[in-house]
Amino acid sequence: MPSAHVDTFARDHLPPPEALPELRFDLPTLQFPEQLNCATELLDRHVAEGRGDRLCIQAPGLRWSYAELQAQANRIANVLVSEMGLVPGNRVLLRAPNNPMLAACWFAVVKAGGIAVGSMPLLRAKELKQIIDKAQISHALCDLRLADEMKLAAADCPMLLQLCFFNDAGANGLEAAMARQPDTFANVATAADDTCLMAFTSGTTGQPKGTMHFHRDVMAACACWPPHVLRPRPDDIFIGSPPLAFTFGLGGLLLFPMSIGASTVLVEKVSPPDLMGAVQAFGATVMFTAPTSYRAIAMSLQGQPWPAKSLRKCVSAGEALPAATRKLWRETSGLEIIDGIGSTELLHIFISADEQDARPGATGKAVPGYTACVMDAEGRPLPPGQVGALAIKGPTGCKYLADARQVQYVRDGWNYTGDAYLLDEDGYYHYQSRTDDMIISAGYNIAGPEVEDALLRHPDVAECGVVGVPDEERGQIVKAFVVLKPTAQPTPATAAALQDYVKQAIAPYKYPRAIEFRDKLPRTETGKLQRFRLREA
Ligand code: 3UK
Repeated sequence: MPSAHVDTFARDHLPPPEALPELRFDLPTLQFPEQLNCATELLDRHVAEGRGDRLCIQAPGLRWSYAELQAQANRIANVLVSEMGLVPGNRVLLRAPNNPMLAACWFAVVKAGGIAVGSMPLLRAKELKQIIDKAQISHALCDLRLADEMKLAAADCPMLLQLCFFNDAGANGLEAAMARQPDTFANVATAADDTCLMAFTSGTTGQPKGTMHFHRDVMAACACWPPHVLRPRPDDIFIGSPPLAFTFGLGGLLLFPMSIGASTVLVEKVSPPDLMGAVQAFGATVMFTAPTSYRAIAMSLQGQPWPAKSLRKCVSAGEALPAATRKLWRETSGLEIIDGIGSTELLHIFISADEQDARPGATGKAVPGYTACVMDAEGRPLPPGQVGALAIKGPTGCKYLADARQVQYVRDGWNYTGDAYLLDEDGYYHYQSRTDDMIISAGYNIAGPEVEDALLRHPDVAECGVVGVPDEERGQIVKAFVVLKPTAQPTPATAAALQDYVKQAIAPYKYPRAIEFRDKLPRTETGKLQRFRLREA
């Protein structure tokens, strides 16, 4: 099957064959045809098979059926091709908070054989320019409310020739162009291994890395974790906080519900109270958010009756779920969280456990379709009980866009996620820390997240982050940055009480020798604690 891409940039900038991960398609549902357009599978198929009237997307004041989303996406695809000169393989920047038009634009790009490049709403012109330059982006579809930074970036990016704004009532907006176009569109017959999306990593330092994913990768992600671990139903109503530019959000809030004909609620405001308000307003049943969001919601509901009776499944990813947060959420909601580790490079979740199999402190087992292994420094599998580097193989894998760092993520065909893990005798994988975040103090290896979990159990602690800071005598010492609950005082006595508390909870040598109180902790837009910023402090 030949590529449908006229613009061959993506294929030309794949890693060399020897640097690609080994792929495994070890399930009957992972056998894909050579010609595959994931928009056809996730959207048009439902309409063709008579499910066009099913509810697909909701937002405040809006309900779209599958047929309505298809019509919107088709009109946008026609605008892209007929008025904006898109040819298959072109990269299209997408920019908006999570809303229905953003979803319609994503499908329009993919239908037209283009490559959707998401961007986090908070990015500034400088960061947008990095992405536009790196991915050689020719077209952009942007929410009018994010126009300022978009225009600044565009002025500095000569290759970005076509820019159109949506959620725009003006005569030059995307909606006006859509009204001129038919609501039918013949999807481009892409190859299964044509790239359909590029996701830039929420990396903490340096140049952002672009990951490339094929139409087949999207369908493979839909065939692994959702049916085997999440097990949603077609009548489920999905909701959550991660941006669609983050593959955690793209999968959980768009691809996965649509892969089974379920519906999704896209909300622009996703602070913990806003999210809970939307869960209640829409009767949502499946929620995706980050560990800190679960903790913040639970803390805000202390002593109140549980207000979100519709909710039946809660998914946590993005960073480690502390056992203390799992417990607090169970006590608040009666629900066991489904934890899962995924990555932008592997597209979605590859180790996880459902509600029944959840084990506090463990992420879970390898998701069917994926193989996991804990490796020593030489890339040899370690026996259970020893801490090493997590390596993954499966139907998806890391394909950085023109990036020398490919050889760091992929070695001997394995995807190395950069996480230190331990496998127990029962096949559960226990997260320790990022491999380069392991604290080494007086010869002991100490994982920050374990100390954080101990601190989070103390009734005065709202949030915390634990890192290693340089120390002359011990090499590094454990330092905790603590956000106290409003009822507690940031005094030396409180610090001493927290230190004693940790010494009682875990091996005493792990206790934080330094404690600093903060009003808040530095986090990325995807909810991750920025440890490097704590270390620099
Ligand atoms: C960390 C976790 C412990 C881990 C992501 C689900 O987070 C996602 O992608 P990113 O590329 O970051 C990947 C890294 O984040 N991590 C994520 N989930 C967990 N650590 N427990 C977890 N449950 O260091 C991993 O290597 O931003 C998550 C789905 C899609 C994603 N892109």
